[in-house]
Amino acid sequence: MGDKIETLLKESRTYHPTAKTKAAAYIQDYEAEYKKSIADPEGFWSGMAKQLEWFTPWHTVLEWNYPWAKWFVGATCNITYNCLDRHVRTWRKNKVALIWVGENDQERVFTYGELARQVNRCANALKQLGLRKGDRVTIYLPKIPEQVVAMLACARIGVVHSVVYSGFSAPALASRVNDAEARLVITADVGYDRGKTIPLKPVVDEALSHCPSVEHVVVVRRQSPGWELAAPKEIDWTDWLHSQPAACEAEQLDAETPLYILYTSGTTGKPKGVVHVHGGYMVGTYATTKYVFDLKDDDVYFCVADPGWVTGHSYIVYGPLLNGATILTAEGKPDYPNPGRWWHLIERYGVSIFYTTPTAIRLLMRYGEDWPKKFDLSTLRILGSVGEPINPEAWEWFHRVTGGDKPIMDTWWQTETGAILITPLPTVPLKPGSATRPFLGIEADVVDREGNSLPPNAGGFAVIKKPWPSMMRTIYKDPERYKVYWNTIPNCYTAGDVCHKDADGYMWFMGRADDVIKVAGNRLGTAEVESALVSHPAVAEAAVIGKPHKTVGESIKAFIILKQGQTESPELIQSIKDQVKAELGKIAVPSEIDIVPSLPKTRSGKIMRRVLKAKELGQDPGDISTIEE
Ligand code: 6R9
Repeated sequence: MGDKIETLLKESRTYHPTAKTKAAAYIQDYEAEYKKSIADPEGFWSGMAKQLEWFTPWHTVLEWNYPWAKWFVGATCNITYNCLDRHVRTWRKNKVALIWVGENDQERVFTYGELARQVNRCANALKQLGLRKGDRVTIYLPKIPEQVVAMLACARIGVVHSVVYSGFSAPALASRVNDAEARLVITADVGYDRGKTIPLKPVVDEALSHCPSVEHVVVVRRQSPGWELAAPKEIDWTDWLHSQPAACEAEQLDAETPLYILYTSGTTGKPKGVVHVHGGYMVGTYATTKYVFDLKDDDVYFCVADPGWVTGHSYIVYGPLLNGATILTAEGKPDYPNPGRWWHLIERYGVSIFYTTPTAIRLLMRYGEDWPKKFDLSTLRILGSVGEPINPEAWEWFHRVTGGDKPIMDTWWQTETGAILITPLPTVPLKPGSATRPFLGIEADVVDREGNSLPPNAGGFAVIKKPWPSMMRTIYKDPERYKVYWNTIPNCYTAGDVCHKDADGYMWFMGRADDVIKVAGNRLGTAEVESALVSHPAVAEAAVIGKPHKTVGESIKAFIILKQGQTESPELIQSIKDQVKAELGKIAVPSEIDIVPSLPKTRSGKIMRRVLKAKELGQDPGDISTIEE
């Protein structure tokens, strides 16, 4: 982190919006609009909500019973009504909603009309299996259109979806299915990754031997001949939808009805089931997608995320569909089959908005500028970055290779926040490496542990001062864990990020203040990885840190104490890595494992990861007076 902080602190360039960007933008004067919005946030948000359709209106915009929020109280709505019906009624019925490109270049295109029919068939099929409002369905699919269809179909009838990233292994899947007590799992036979076939159904089989709540498994079969399925519990997706009618009314739901649970990593080993609801989440994702990306009807919007993570939920599925956008989504990696993959897709589909991650940019940087130069990128007009701090070098590179005049929206937010909170709008002057200013209606600050606002350039904790519509409503089955976000620093929501504000009020995010790490933008908890490590029979104790990495932002380094009688060997290290892969998934495997005789601990026995990290980076470990060993 040392280098990164230094380059961030030294960064001082400012990029002003071009006349073209200004001419197109919805929001011309951010400062004025922002002031207005925070003078009356409820007025701002209800104004946004009125751009959408509700079955019955709210009587109260916000009911704030610290730290519990209810937005649009008394209203009924359905997010899918606004994603689909609102468009299908108009000329957008035949507008392209979704273009999907498979790893092998297979293309599937859905108009709003066709997407609505698929969603309705799936919703009817869910009903036929007896699923009702409030039931939970786990979606464990690769990045294919069925993932989007299944999410919307659940939402259509008030069923709560829980999407689990398809890179998670069987035990990780099982714990998420069990926490949600899902009645149904929707999966696929296989996924594809860099030309390799990744079996998914066997992972589900293994997980489900520990999941008593699951009654049925629906399988999207991509391989031919199709894999054998064990009827009646296992059902083929195509057969399941085949005989269903293409019409299904959207259930009229109270605005506070849960829409989904998404599990994310925290500071303990157990993932947290973040709960979002129909009404507020709809308003937050709609407003941010519209203004941050300045989305217009003729845009082609390409977001590289996977719906297994929150960015895919909010900015592939819900936000863009609420805006009636044409969405491009592509299976596979940015450098497969070659590093021109994404640039090629931008040229082929005339992409105008491109939302990606710092890790992907740094990866593409390594292949050089000749790759983007080979393609016509002139359709691009707005760029986006998310998931981790973007270092100014990567920012400048991204800006240069895309023509040097497209604004980059460095969007800061979290699974818990539901929607983007700190971000430029296209007309805001940009400083590479800074997520700039709060979104309209959002009051943010940098404070010390007591909640005192800090002067410019002093590092502290990023906080949000007031509730916002797309905030999580609770942690599933664990309200105490929800309260922690609002009780850590008095009177505000603590994000867990370290940050400073400069003299212009621009926010510079530096990484997490807790034991959460971002590896290639994927969120992991050090405690989760540690518990996977100690599940190996040779490991007595483990400590994990995130270590700055040139490409993926942070890499995982583990320190372990072996059990007595065990000796270090390359085979043992490999088998420990395999164990983490089996417990959690490939993304959680440490890139380095050091065998150590002891670990620094407090007198109460807590491992002091910050001491390990400081030592690893050759920095001052700070106060170590509480250290025991
Ligand atoms: C959307 C998402 C949340 C954590 C967050 C922060 C980091 C996300 C960032 C960023 C700096 C940005 N983060 N965007 N840090 N600049 N533009 O990534 O959600 O997976 O829950 O992670 O990601 O540390 O606290 P999630």
